[in-house]
Formats: sequence, C-alpha cells, structure tokens
Amino acid sequence: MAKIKIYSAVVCPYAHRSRLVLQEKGIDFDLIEINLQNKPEGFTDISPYGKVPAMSATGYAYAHNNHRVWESAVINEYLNEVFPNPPLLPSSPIAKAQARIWIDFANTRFVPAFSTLLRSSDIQQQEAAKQELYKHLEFIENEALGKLSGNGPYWFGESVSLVDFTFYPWFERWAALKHYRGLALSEEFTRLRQWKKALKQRDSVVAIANSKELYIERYARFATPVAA
Ligand SMILES: N[C@@H](CCC(=O)N[C@@H](CS)C(=O)NCC(=O)O)C(=O)O
Repeated sequence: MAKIKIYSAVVCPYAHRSRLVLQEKGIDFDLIEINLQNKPEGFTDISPYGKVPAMSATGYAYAHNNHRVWESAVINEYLNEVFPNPPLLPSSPIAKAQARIWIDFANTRFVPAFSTLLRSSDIQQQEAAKQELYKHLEFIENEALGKLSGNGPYWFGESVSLVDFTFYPWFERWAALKHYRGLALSEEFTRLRQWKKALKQRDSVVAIANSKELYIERYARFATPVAA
C-alpha cells in the first residue's frame, strides 16, 4: 500500500499541481478525494487550513514518518527533495531562485487575477482583472518564455520543472475562462501556446487531464455568465 496520501479535489488547480508532480516522478500514492462542500470530520488534523492539497506520509524512514505537509508549492518542493528523480528544479542557485520567483508570481499575481476574473460578478472588477491577467500573460510571454526558455518548450528550456506544473492547471482550465469571460489565449501569445501544447502532451499531464466540458460545468457555480 502507498505510504504517501494526497488529499485532493478533482477541480482544484492547486491539488492538480501536486498530483502532476507525483505523476511525473512515478511516486506511488493514495488519492483521497475530499468533498470541499462537506469536509470529513477531522480533516483539519491533516490539513490545518482545511484546504486541499494536503499530504501525509507514513511508514517511511524516520525522516518523514507520519509527517503532514500542506500548501501546494511546499508539497511540491518536499516531493522534489524526497524523490529526487527526475529533478524538477534547476541546479544552479540563480536558476533555482528564478524558479521560486515564478512560483511566487503564480501565487501572488497570476492566480489572483484569474480567480477574480472568473468569480467576480462585478463587471468593472472583471474588466480590471482581465487587463491585469492580460498584462501577466505578456510578462510570461516576454520575460519568462522569451528569455529563460531558449528554444523551449518548457519554462527552463528542455527540462520540465516545478514552474511548469505550478502554472499548467490554470491553463487546463482556460476553457472555463474563455466560456464565461470571453478571454482566449490569443495567437499573439506564440510561446505560451507552444508551452501549453508541449505540456498537454506529456504523459503525466495526459494521465490526469480533465475535459474542457468538466471545468465549464464545475465552474458554473462561481461564474454566473455575463448577459450578452
Ligand atoms: N495556497 C493553497 C490554496 C489551496 C486552496 O485554496 N484550495 C481550495 C480548493 S482549490 C480549498 O481547499 N478550498 C476549501 C476551503 O477553503 O474551504 C495551496 O497552494 O495549496
């Protein structure tokens, strides 16, 4: 039986991040689906913030026996250290720092703009979030993929990394943003579109991919469609 347990929810992009890393590294794990509308009793014993993803590990050597880890970015770094192959962070200190800057950018800038655009019912807020998100896409296109990626296809070139898996879940859900808010990933984002295509074809991504229809259906409750 697997010793790593991941507490997840199928539509949660944060849990998707950690499941991609587990998949990519071929780690044996048990997946526990949490109903976020009706969380099981005692869930905060495992996930103190009451959120997914959360991870527990039992039965390993002393170093991580009975340990709990939460927060997707932290879980991913933990998994990368404990299961070093394939490595999902660059090895040089400066490249590692850059990877962490982009993970922070995802968490503090990109994801909040995406969420506000999808969830807000206020048209002005939506418009502001759309502009913000567009600016972030330009920044990724030019500053990340245009400079760090070289000939790509991933954030750091030929090797896939935690940064790719940190952003990808939101791009898999882009169909919901397009459907409800009319924001397409337009042709001008050449590098981003190539990046998305390359990731979409990876075995780890294919193994746990959901359909556009599922996201459109599941996000309906957050995104009341704007009247035409
Ligand atoms: N910063 C957290 C965010 C996790 C998060 O917000 N998860 C959502 C689902 S996508 C959740 O569990 N929400 C339940 C709740 O807040 O009660 C991470 O990166 O893991």
